[in-house]
Amino acid sequence: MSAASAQRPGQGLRRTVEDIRSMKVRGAGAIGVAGAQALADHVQTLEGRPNEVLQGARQAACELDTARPTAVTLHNGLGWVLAAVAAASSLAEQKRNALQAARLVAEQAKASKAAIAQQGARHMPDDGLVLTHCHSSAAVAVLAAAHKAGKRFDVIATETRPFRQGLLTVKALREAGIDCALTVDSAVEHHLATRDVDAVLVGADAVARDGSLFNKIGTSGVAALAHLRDVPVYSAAGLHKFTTRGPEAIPIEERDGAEVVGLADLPPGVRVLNPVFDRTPPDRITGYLTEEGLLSPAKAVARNVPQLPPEEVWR
Ligand code: RUB
Repeated sequence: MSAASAQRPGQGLRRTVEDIRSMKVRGAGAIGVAGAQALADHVQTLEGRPNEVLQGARQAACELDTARPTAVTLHNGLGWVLAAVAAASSLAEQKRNALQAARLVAEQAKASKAAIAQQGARHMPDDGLVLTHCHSSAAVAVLAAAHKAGKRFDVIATETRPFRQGLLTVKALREAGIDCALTVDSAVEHHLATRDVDAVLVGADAVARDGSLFNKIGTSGVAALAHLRDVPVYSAAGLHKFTTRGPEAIPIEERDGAEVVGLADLPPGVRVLNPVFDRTPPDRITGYLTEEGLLSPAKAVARNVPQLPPEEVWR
């Protein structure tokens, strides 16, 4: 049993929601793991008959699920824990199953990233230039594995306004020994026009049923510009990034305008728009780098969607 279960019911749950909302925990993979663990810990605090405990777990899962609406890793991680609780016939088994499911979610996320890194490294250039956007731990793992395998490319990482996750990316790339440069987001077309960019590589917060990619705001623009110049666009997306939902059913999170600009600097009456994810249509994605290697959007969806936890566990 983890230490969090010693807390008052709901306390660890609300802390995890807050950690995800405040970006203390960020990146789709990490969010799914944190959500699943928080739910499993919460189940340890529940008492009652199995159907009452399942209802309590569902309520907690719904609360956690609102923390980062675009990243389906959260929904999937919670779904796997709910499925494990639903499959048990006693309180003790529900509690055990919940912890075991959360452990599996964490192990699967780790194993998925390692497999994607090995598979994806093959598609990185031997030398030349890769452009990446935001900070994806899976994309960084692909680049690090390719570098370790002897490939010598440079990376341009976009700053990624307003949260500047590009700083995390260049730090991680340097730790892996990879030559890299940071650039402002608005310079992407300039770099594509003036340098030989061999590939664009990004992460994934969600892959919809039609193969659309939901990722950090700006991804769709980067992909459109790359597509115009026939530069391949890859997204590192393991099983836990896929969803049965269509693109219209994936909400784009809007965050506080104060992340973009000091609100006191604005003239009265001006609103700040801060959508933090966007949708890239499947025809702009060359392929998803998955545990099974490079797959077209349609094939990646066909392989992954059947393995997801059933939506009935939420009802
Ligand atoms: C991060 C982001 C990343 C994906 C994938 O956005 O868009 O590309 O989450 O990350 P934010 P990973 O910083 O708003 O969470 O590969 O680590 O799962």
